[in-house]
Amino acid sequence: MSRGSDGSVLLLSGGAGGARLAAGFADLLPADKLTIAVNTGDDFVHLGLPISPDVDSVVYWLAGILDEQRGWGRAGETWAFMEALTSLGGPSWFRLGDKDLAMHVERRRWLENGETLSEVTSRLSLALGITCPIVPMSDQPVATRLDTDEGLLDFQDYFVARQARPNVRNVLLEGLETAQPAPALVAALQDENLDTVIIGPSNPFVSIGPIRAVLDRAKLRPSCPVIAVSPLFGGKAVKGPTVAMMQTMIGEVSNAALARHYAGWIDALVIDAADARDEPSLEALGLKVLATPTLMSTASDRRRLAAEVLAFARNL
Ligand code: FO1
Repeated sequence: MSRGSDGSVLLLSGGAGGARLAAGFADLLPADKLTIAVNTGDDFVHLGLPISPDVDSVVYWLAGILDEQRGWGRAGETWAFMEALTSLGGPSWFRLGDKDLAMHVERRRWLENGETLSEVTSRLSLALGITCPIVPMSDQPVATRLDTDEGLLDFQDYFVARQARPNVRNVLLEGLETAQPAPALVAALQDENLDTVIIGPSNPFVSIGPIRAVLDRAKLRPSCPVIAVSPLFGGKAVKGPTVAMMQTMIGEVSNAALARHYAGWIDALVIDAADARDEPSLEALGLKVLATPTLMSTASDRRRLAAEVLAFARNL
């Protein structure tokens, strides 16, 4: 049965695939029909600056200034600061471009002024011309730490410094016990016009996992249908540790394993056309399934996938 055509959409996103899809939705929907809730488990303080990598990626994607090749940071970046820092013997493992630096300096200035991360994010988004709400999952810090075969690692130590090489056995979320979902995330979930929650094609453990954990702790569940977009393409992911983590944490790399991981949360799964043969086994798990090309290389790929997911959602 159709659910109408003008309800709102809440997208849960990390910084890679989810952020690309966020850009597609932002092209398609009016700003008052879309909320993007973003993982902040990757956030950390570096050189005294508060870095919110996934929020930065979503903001840069929606502002049209993300470096698409690199997948993080700003396009047309220069690195004079990093060169000067390195020449002084400073840390070079985590790179802050000259333009990107301004984002973190401004974030720190406004946080020190007493604003919440939500307020600072909407202030900086607006300054970059973004009108759709980008909402950090929580205004309190929740730090993702990984129990690996090289010991307990902070997220960026695992992801950037060690290039996601260690095997991850478990994901810990420090600060979860005292974190509340951000007010705009709660409002979006409780909005009676909310039609669909979409889980972006982001890492289910370290990108979507922290958002789910914050909502679960607050006993907040969407009352509308939830659709996940699989990050797998023919059993692989574009990049990042999704495949390795699925293997070590749930013992299987497949859409069926993803569906079981999201069991109780999702009503439908969007899978890549290359995985269309998975459809019957997913339907047997009680899910509605859409198989369509999910790789998003260009702006038109992102818009097309967003439009297809939306049409699918509205006919659930
Ligand atoms: N990722 C890297 O692989 N190397 C970096 O030096 C790096 C710097 C960086 C600076 C600001 C920012 O917002 C993100 C940055 N990222 C970098 C990306 C980021 O840390 C990861 O992609 C995410 O945490 C994973 O979603």
